[in-house]
Amino acid sequence: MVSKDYIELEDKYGAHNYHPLPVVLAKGEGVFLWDVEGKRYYDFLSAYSAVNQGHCHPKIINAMIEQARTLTLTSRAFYNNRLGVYEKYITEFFGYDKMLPMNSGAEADETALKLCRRWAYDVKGIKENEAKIIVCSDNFHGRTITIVSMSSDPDSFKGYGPFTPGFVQIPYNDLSALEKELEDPNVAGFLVEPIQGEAGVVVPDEGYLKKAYDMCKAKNVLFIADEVQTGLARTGRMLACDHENIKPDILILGKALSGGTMPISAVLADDPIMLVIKPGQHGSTFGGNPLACNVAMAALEVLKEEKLSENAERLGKIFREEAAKIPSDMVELVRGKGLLNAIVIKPKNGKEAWDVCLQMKENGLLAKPTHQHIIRFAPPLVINEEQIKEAVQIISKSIDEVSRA
Ligand code: IF1
Repeated sequence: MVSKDYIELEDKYGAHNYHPLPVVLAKGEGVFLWDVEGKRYYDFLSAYSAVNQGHCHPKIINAMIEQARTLTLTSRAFYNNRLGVYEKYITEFFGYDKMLPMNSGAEADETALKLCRRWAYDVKGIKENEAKIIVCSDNFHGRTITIVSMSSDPDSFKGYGPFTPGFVQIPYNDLSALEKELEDPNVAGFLVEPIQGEAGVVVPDEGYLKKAYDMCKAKNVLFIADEVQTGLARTGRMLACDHENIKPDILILGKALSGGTMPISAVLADDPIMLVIKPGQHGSTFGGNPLACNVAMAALEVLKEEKLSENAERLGKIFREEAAKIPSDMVELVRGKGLLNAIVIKPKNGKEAWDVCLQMKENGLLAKPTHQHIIRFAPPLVINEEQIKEAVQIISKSIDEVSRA
């Protein structure tokens, strides 16, 4: 079978909830992917930052194989010999009292929302069912009905009503809007992405997160950081919040917590927040399974052992410097932090970001637009300087070819 055959299979038998780039991948290793015809590509999406450690990292795969042969799932009806070890490891890794294990990023966001509301009623003393959580417009926190109830993107929420109440939307990077909403005594939390990924790698002003954090603390409101995409070394620090030295009251992790091997997510918080959920009040069949515990510990170890946040910081700067030199009137701007970057494409002769992505595919690099005119560039953090420079050459060549077409 060739690529066309696999695409036809998905079209005929699969839901049409995505519009993928026309490439069929069969193998991944480090920063590279190979399609079914054997063509090699630089992966500049990293499965939306789930493959920070590189595809099929040997240490993570071995941890997976070893545990897969031993015990994969007990459910939380019983204890197992991996979960407590993992909980100790990850809470010491990030400096929290406790961790609640889930599977997808959306489940972790939902868990954070439940923790925040429960804390509002049991600790802050807000009247039951009156808690409000502030979110930012252009956010992305997942695809469940409650999460899309917070969304400002019709593609995310249209046609899925009725929606979950209790969310207040303010503009991102707008402290006065936050200050105004924090006047409401029923506000329990502020849920924010340190950098808005899906919105197009929108980096807030220096100091925004710190000031927002301080404003929340002054009003006894929980600062909840969704680091599903920005966390785990992606932006040049272990957490994007580390750039401003703030410790979120609730930390949400996912994606690269497994190195891209399986769905693993986590919510971290200190006891006064985490212990509001009592036995039987929240859970998940696979949450905290022994296989995920072993994989997550290996995935976190790799981040530290290979100094991936330092690598992301150094190579991200090189990427932005080199990309800013691309001599094309189709490059509007380059922005990002660490190895979470984006190039805003100015359409030309009817050609736009999608056409650039198709051309980059022809030239051996895979990336995808987040919105019509913005291409996100997020390679695995194990990339090296030579590869980053080669990649920018491919991007530049592709933009030039599209602009001449
Ligand atoms: C899709 C976007 C990225 C996330 C943040 C929670 C989640 C995500 C900050 C939910 C997931 C993924 C979902 C995937 C595409 C991708 C994405 F384009 F959708 F928005 F990365 F920007 N918080 N993001 O980025 O985690 O439940 O998916 O494990 O749904 O198309 P999940």
